[in-house]
Amino acid sequence: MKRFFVGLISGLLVSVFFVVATPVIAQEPYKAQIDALRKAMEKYKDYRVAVRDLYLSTVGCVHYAGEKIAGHMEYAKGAMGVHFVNLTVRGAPDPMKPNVLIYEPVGNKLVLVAAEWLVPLTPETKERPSLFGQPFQGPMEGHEPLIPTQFVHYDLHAWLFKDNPLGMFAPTNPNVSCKSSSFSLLEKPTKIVPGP
Ligand SMILES: [Cu+2]
Repeated sequence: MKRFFVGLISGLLVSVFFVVATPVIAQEPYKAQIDALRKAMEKYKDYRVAVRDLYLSTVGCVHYAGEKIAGHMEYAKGAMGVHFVNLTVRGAPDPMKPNVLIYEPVGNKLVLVAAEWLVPLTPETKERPSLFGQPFQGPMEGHEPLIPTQFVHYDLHAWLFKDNPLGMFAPTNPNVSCKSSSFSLLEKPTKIVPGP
């Protein structure tokens, strides 16, 4: 009988442990992955290092007014910033090698705030890409005027270096501003395109 109770109690303790511990364990792989990515991107805090690695500035500091248009992306009021795009990074999205870096102009400096993965929609696309357990947004048209409308793509932003009250993977960040930029670009929400 005593053995039975010891067995029962240890059984209960094991179940309690798993119930409590599971959600923490479930998030761990992504936390470690995101920490590793942040560490790898650290060197790009100096935008000149990014340029040498072929992340090239698209100059305009992109921001959105928060307007809602049916059939278009819902971008909350806020900015993305200046996108530095690396066209030599191709293929399936690599969590350690984003093809876009995003800088916020602060005074006369460029401050690294986020990374982004831009994945074109091609006839070979079978499904929506995802990284860190996050499904990409889109597919959507290119963001005029910097990206032609015909460039239909999925994308995912990760605010690695600037807190985003809307979440780490939200497309816009209300804490980011284009006020310091002479190339501030207010963009319209992008049109959503049917996916595969
Ligand atoms: Cu962006």
